[in-house]
Amino acid sequence: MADDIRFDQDDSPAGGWGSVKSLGSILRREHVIVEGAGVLIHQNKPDGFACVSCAWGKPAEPHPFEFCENGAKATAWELTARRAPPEFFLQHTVSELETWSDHDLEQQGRLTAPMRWDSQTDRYLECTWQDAFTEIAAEMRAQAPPDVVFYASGRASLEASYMYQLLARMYGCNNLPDSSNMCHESTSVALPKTIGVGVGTVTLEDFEATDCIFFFGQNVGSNSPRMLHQLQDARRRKVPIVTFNPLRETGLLKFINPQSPFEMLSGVSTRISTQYHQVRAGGDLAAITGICKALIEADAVAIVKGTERVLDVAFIEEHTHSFEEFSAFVRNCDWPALEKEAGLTREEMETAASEYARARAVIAVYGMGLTQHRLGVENVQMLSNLLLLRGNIGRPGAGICPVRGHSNVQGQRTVGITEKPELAPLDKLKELYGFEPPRTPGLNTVEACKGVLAGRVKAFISLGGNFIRAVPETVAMEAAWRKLRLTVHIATKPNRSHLVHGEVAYVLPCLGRIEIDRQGGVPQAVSTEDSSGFMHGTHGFSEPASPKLLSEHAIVAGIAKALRFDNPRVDWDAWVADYSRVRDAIEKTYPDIFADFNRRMWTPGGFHRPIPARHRIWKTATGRANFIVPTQMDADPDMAQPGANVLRLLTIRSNDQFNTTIYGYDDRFRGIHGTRHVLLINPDDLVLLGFRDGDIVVARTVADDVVREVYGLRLTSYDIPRGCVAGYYPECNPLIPLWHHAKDSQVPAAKSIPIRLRRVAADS
Ligand SMILES: Nc1nc2c(c(=O)[nH]1)N[C@H]1C(S)=C(S)[C@@H](COP(=O)(O)OP(=O)(O)OC[C@H]3O[C@@H](n4cnc5c(=O)[nH]c(N)nc54)[C@H](O)[C@@H]3O)O[C@H]1N2
Ligand SMILES: Nc1nc2c(c(=O)[nH]1)N[C@H]1C(S)=C(S)[C@@H](COP(=O)(O)OP(=O)(O)OC[C@H]3O[C@@H](n4cnc5c(=O)[nH]c(N)nc54)[C@H](O)[C@@H]3O)O[C@H]1N2
Ligand SMILES: [Mo]
Repeated sequence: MADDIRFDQDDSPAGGWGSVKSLGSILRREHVIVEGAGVLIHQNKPDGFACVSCAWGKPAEPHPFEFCENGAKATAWELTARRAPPEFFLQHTVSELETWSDHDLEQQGRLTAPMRWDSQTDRYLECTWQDAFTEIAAEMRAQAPPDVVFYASGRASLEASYMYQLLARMYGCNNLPDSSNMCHESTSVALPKTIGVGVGTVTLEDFEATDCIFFFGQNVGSNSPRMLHQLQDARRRKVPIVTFNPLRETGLLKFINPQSPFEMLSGVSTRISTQYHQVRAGGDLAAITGICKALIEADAVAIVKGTERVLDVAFIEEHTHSFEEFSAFVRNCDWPALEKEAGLTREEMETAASEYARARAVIAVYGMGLTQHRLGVENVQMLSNLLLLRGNIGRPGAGICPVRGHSNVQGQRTVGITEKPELAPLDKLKELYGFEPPRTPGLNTVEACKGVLAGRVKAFISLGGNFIRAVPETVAMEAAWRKLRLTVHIATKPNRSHLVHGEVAYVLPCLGRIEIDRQGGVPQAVSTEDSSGFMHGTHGFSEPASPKLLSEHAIVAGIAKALRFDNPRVDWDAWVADYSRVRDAIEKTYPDIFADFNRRMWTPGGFHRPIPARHRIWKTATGRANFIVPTQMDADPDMAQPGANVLRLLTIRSNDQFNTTIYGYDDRFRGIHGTRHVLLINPDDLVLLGFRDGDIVVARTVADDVVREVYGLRLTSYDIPRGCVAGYYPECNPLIPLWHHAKDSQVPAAKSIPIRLRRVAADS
């Protein structure tokens, strides 16, 4: 950890010179100045490569530099000149590496050769690819298929993901959890019931046509900065932006476009949010209900006065179901209760409602602030209810916009990475490949963790990601993980999940998306889906980090072939030799989405998948868009703990990390430098609890009898609602009980963890 700890909550805008400086320093640190700068020109271009950072849409007519500070950082991180070769692993035992920080581990650079853990020396030693495939397959054959888990983080291409799900299903299970189980699964569960699709309905063009944007729990400045272009353009058209977030996030306050010489020279920034409501963590359900209540009450007044209706009555009549029930529920909610839960006044909710009612077309954007709660599914459904009240779905400039995380997380779901058999094209797979796909539901992330804890799961294969760091309940999970028989990690950089390993353990290094992937000497292209449902072709520009790397496709095929499925209809070699044949297979499996895939993947701006709700076709059980009444309103049932002084912890990302990849210890936007071991706390709570700014505390979860603690957190006064504290992910993950997750989607409730604080005793 850096020792120069500093806090300077200034008010400089997102983007601007701070962003250029930060980018310069990371390119220098990774020694990629020359190459990195050249490669960046191709980022998110129609004939270029899709950024490996976030999933935000890529326009058909891109800016000259269609990348942001954090996208460029992610590029530099992948193209780094640093290497973690087998010699590095010879120098350090795995037990020693376990004491290293996430930052220091990944900072070693790119993995260069396949490695197997050696129990004699406690080291990862280089092995051959063939030996790795042979032993992994033998170990898998020794297990029952339901006991093996195939995890996917959201970065692998559509082609690699399709091959991976087929591997799992031919092997015999649907155990395909992915990172979206910790992320937007609340969206995938909520929206099919309300509007009949599991993805958002908004495209980049809608941002050009909208006249109001509502923003819930998404930190655009750090996590999807390219979206700031759309927001800035909207602000130039005087489109109001109404934000709900417990923290006043810089990117939602103001922005200087680093690609505009005028703005850079003059320091003229664009104000982003026109209203900013510092909702309590978990208070959105009440806040959105309050807005709905204000609209329904205003509509009742309009009926009496004979003025223009506030609700879109024609839309509700023709297109929706259960409006009466919903409206009765909302009318019955009383204002004081809503105010208490939301941590906002009635007036604030009414002010937001009146902005909403003035707009002809509204987009509702949201992120982890809605999905990672016990009521994460209800949160998303309530937002959909709000949009339906004025027909804001299925018309230009309007719609619901979940901002996805990993750059191809949405796409992986589209091509069959799912533990839910009903969402996978099992009949089609049977027809195409002539095997009987398993029909039993597989394990999602939380269930996979439970399976490992209970000793039922025996083997864990991971296509990217850093599972053990990303999941809740770190301490118990790590202990259980060591009892696994087999762990296999297909990865680009070393991370903690490689160290907390099974009896037989492999780390298999793969090419990243920015690298040239040659098969039989011919460079291959792959494809990804962005947050708005557009599919894009992408190909590498940089020489591979090591000659021993294989593509993810080749690794998946290598394991599959070693398993000897004896199925002549799946020609793994042919697929690896030419990825366009995998695309043909995807097209045959999903003809409605991927017609003419190989040609259309190079369409500037991508080609769009059908999203029926965009055309007001509702693929729901009722054939209509459904209003859904939440089962309860108190944001977090687990917070109803006896005793005082329980705080609600929300875990956040800094501007200097990508999930568990920690680029550095600065969070420039929040003015935190040199440390991630902080808890942001309201100054009044600080006094009330008898602490002082800078005190070092222990946080302990208040939930059940299990002791879950994180030591050494520095209290920092911050502009955050009373009763809420914020700390960084993944450092705070040991505090999240595994069972503390969204009710229906099982997304860990990482934005509302009940904790108490105590001072570190002088001798501890
Ligand atoms: N640079 C960078 N880009 C990334 C990532 C990264 O780590 N770094 N991660 C990627 C991934 S996988 C994902 S899922 C996305 C995540 O992107 P986001 O969806 O932005 O997720 P978080 O960073 O967790 O931040 C959530 C925001 O919600 C606010 N919040 C917390 N609790 C509540 C609440 O109860 N209500 C409301 N209204 N707001 C709340 C927080 O203050 C924060 O501003 O970003 C992706 N892009
Ligand atoms: N407390 C708390 N916990 C959270 C969250 C939170 O907000 N709060 N957010 C959750 C969310 S939204 C998510 S998505 C998960 C993230 O969980 P994961 O997706 O599992 O984690 P990442 O940190 O994105 O994974 C990073 C690793 O991926 C590997 N990698 C990078 N690029 C590639 C590639 O091209 N191919 C392969 N094979 N490997 C690659 C590298 O080895 C790197 O170390 O965490 C979740 N956990
Ligand atoms: Mo995510």
